[in-house]
Amino acid sequence: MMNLSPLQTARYQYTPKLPGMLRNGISEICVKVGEPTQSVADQEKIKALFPNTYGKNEITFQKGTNTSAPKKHIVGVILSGGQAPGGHNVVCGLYDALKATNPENELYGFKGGPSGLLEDNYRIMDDEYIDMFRNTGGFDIIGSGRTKLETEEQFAIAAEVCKKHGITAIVIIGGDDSNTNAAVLAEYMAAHNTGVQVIGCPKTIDGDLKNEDIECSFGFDTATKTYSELIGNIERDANSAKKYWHFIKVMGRSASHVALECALETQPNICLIGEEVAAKKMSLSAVADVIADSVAARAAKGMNFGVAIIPEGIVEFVPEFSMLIAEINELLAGEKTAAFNALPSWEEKYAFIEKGLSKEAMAVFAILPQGIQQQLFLERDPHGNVQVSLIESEKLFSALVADKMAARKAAGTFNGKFSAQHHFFGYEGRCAFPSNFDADYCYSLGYNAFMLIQYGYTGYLSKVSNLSKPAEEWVAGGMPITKMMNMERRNGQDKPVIRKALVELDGKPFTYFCEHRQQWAEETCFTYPGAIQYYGPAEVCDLTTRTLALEKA
Ligand code: FBP
Repeated sequence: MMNLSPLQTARYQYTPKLPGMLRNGISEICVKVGEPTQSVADQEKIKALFPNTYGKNEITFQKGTNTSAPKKHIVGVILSGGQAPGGHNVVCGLYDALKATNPENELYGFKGGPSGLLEDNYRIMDDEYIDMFRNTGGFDIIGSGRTKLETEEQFAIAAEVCKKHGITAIVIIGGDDSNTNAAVLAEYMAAHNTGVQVIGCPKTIDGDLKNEDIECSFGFDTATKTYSELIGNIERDANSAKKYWHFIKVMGRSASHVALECALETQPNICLIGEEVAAKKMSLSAVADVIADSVAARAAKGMNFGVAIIPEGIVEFVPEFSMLIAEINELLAGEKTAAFNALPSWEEKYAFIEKGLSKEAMAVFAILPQGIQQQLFLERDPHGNVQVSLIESEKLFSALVADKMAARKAAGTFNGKFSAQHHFFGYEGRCAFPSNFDADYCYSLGYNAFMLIQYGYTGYLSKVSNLSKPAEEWVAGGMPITKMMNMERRNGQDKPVIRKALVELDGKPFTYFCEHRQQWAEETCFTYPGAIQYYGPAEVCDLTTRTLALEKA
């Protein structure tokens, strides 16, 4: 028996809102076939790789008589990659549509991510089990995992498992990589006449799975609202105590969408944007100067406090830092790691590093705080590479700024105080109760995924758009995943992939930020978004992100 909080009990009663066109009951949903599609780039190559699934038509659903062929559907569902709020509702929406169509239909939930399909490890969903997860955060309904479904051998096993259970459709809920693999799996299933359809759903808190068809991935709304609540609380603490600069790293992998959205919500003094750092080819020192200038300007007005948001992937975007990482990877390649690890003291290791790095790389290495220097040699992935995402960049930048302030003090240009606190917000937001937006969006994605299955589509992404409007006006349909693909170099090979969306420097969210950041840097313009509201007026509870609102304005 689960222990329930009052909110969890209340959320069970919440009825997610579907797009108007899906509200009439399954028998009243028909397909409007749109234009044939082409991939966003490299059309000939993508077409050759996806002969069975390329070029299909965009579709939308509308009110009308359901013309799909009646048959029993046995569907499998997989959660792939990092947790994102709303995943449970995708499964619930899928389940509800499937059961509303025919109570004999079945839903298999493959456990622990894509490996569950390969290992034939599943749970068959029923009302009692599904009801325990409605409108709740997390992926614990079946668990998730990061195994990639990408090889012919894996596809053959997947086809066997489907055949064994009579499964005729698989829904993959994942990010850009997982949906790329969904398209490849769909092509395999079609080419081998397995009769298995594959449908994808766009998930990730990072917000980097979006394009002209996908307005946002689910989870981004709730995760950024959760971080923004915490950042707002810290801002208020900073403004009360007036003695600390808070350096807050937020998740989001390479892209800075999460950091930017949190900045739009909370108006901190500083928010670094990795994509801008790369475009301007900024050095570590130049980035630290941006923060130091704000510290100095505020100190001159008697404000020795502030808040700086640092995106998780920032250091990858600093060209000189990438060069340093590449040299370190080379320095410790293969056997050399053991020799390095055998050196007994940090002094000896430092001498080894100094000897092995180029002068330019050493100049960058030398300005890093010792803790970060050591981290670069300790935290390595199974291939021996530095794990950039584990670098505590919030501490790195606060240390660099501390050095800058000390230098400015010595030069007589800074007369204030600088004292730092550090935070990292990531896991705190990935399993929050989904906001009403994510609860509605995810349920709709799942429900809609079943409609695509019922009408026989494969290699499609469940698409719900017009998301900045009330749910009633959302548009449900499907888009061939191949439309979103281009060829990219991955691990030394040209691969068809869905393009990862980074922050666009000419986009409206970044432009808005640029127009205001100077004022935010020098004054105290903090805004306090508070906790996500689940009950109350729609203008408080159903609000989507500032990013989406600006993009669609
Ligand atoms: P996905 O791309 O799988 O959605 O993951 C999002 C994310 O939360 C990133 O923001 C973060 O860098 C990563 O997952 C952390 O991964 P893990 O859960 O394996 O620690």
